[in-house]
Amino acid sequence: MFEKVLIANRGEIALRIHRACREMGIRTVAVHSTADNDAMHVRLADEAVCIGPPSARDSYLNKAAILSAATITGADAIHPGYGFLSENADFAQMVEEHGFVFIGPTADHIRMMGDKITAKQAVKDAGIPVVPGSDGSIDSEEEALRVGAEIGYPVLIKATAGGGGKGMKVARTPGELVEAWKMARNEAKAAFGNADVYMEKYLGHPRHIEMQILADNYGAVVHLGERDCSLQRKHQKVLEEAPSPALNADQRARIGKIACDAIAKLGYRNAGTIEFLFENGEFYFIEMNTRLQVEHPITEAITGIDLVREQIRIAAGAPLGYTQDDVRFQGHAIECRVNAEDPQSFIPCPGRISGYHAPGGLGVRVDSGLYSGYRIPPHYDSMIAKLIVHGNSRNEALMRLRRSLGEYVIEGIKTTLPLHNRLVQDSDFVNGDYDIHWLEKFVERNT
Ligand code: MV4
Repeated sequence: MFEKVLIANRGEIALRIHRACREMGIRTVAVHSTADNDAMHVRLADEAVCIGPPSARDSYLNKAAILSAATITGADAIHPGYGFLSENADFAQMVEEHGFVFIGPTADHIRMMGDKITAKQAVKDAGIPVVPGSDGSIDSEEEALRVGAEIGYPVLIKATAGGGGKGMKVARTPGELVEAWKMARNEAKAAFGNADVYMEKYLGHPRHIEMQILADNYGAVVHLGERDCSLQRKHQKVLEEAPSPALNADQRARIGKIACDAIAKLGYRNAGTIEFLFENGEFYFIEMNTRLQVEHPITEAITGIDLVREQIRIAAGAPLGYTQDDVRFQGHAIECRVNAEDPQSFIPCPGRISGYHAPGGLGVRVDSGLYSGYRIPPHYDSMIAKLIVHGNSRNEALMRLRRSLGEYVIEGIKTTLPLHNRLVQDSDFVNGDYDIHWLEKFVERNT
């Protein structure tokens, strides 16, 4: 097992990784910008190295500075967390070339899944259902019109280098298609330096359902069930739950088996998430995430499996040690993302936390680096805490969520806690009756 792990991230996820390491008897190295001198993960880590000024480009994205910190501290491995360099194939490759272990998949798998056309073709060949659409990129107006006629309108143009919704354009008629194709290419070129786009049938009212998988270096693969992440606004998830209120056990087992077989066939290893759109009882692959995800705790809650510990064990060469039949799903979990933002306008509100009290009690978990007196720096993502509740049933989880939201006190800044308080009273949400567009309409109704 590793003796020392460098945590190439900040905030609650850096703390989360530190905690897994500490339990495993692994020493930790925090790397941080000058804006994070007082961060909780820096205080708790065994060692800390300042790697640059506040700007993420010069610190948390500074590959050379991070590798230097790993060298001078004698770390064995690097955990990238989520965001920042977590899905940067070049970084994963550099980490390995410098003799450290990258706690995640291989650089080749990150690269494969980072290009959405390559990813879609690879998972399709491995047996995963995909959204009907073009084979590969659409390189001319004629090709766009031909494929559009083939798959039927409305269609969606997506950037191969995109993901997370950037560079997507809907065309409802052939008349709109050429313009949408041109705009998508221009946006993709400007945003990613790669103009390649592809086309899919546009699904109007899907849910966003993602399967968590774990794979070791010896071909063993398990799935840890799904997460329903449909409640999002401008491609930012707001609340996630597991299991999905829309799936039954047969559907879960069916898509879980397909996902595991595909992962084994691709030779993928470590943790991964396969994202699907789910509409009218059918799954359609959209993307694969090759990192630990923000919402991983709800999967931990219903399976009792520590995903970060599993990532570290797998990276160290340990076998999974259990099979799909050993994975037991218990109850229901919900995560609320708490952002330092105005709950109506969603404008970020960094600043000093003057008072802080986190909820607790049975079935309640808070992942956060906040403390009273902490100053939230303005340079990074506004997510400051995750409230995760677990119950034996969805209703029990909801009861716990309402109770713990009521206990949560964050003073001195605005947060999205009031949004969550309204959401948990809404009858559509309580009934699990929502799709990927529902939350944006809810926010409009409530402003
Ligand atoms: C789609 C879609 C409808 N049809 N693909 C948005 C982000 C990217 N990961 C994929 N996205 C979508 N792809 C087809 N063929 C609708 C979306 C989409 C979406 C997906 C998941 C969660 C939230 C979303 C919000 C808007 C659009």
